[in-house]
Amino acid sequence: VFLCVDHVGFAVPDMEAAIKLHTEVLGWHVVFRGRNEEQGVEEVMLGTNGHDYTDRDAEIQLLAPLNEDSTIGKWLAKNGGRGGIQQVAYRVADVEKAAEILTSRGVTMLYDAPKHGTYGSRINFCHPKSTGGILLELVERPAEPEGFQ
Ligand code: V0V
Repeated sequence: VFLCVDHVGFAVPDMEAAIKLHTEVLGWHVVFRGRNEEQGVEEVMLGTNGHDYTDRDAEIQLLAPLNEDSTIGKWLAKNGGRGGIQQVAYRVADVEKAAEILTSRGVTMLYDAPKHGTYGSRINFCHPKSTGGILLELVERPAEPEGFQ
């Protein structure tokens, strides 16, 4: 069902501080920055030096809430305002097919149909209650990415 790890998502209370940490201290490079109003997030994708969209490397995703009622806003509040790992995303070739297979195996998908994700990807999520307490995202990347830097 899965091709590889697409990204690991960190919830962050302060996006500028998180970018500074991950670039200046840890050495990642910003490869995407945008807002997803539907998901209530400001997001940044991080890659290694020389990382390009077509390679097979996983990325790190920084997620800051657009408001307190958003998914990330609620997650941070529950975590005492501290950041942490909020999700792991698996890359798939066909998100609908992957969701269908997982559903047939007893996994609960959050959405009936895929939603819009980073780079114009098509995404869905497995409810953490059906995947051992881990929020798993499924990502079908587009051939032509929107916003890759
Ligand atoms: C909540 N729970 C989690 C969790 N969030 N468990 C593991 N990982 C997480 N991130 C647990 C929580 O501890 C509770 O367990 C239970 O789920 C219900 O928690 P809640 O606070 O009432 O939360 P809900 O039900 O309001 O929301 C939980 C779900 C929500 C999973 C439904 O986080 C969601 O819709 N996530 C998918 C969308 C998303 O994460 N968007 C932001 C990233 P107990 O206490 O009942 O045992 S956007 C993105 O990734 C993009 C754009 C992209 O990659 O392209």
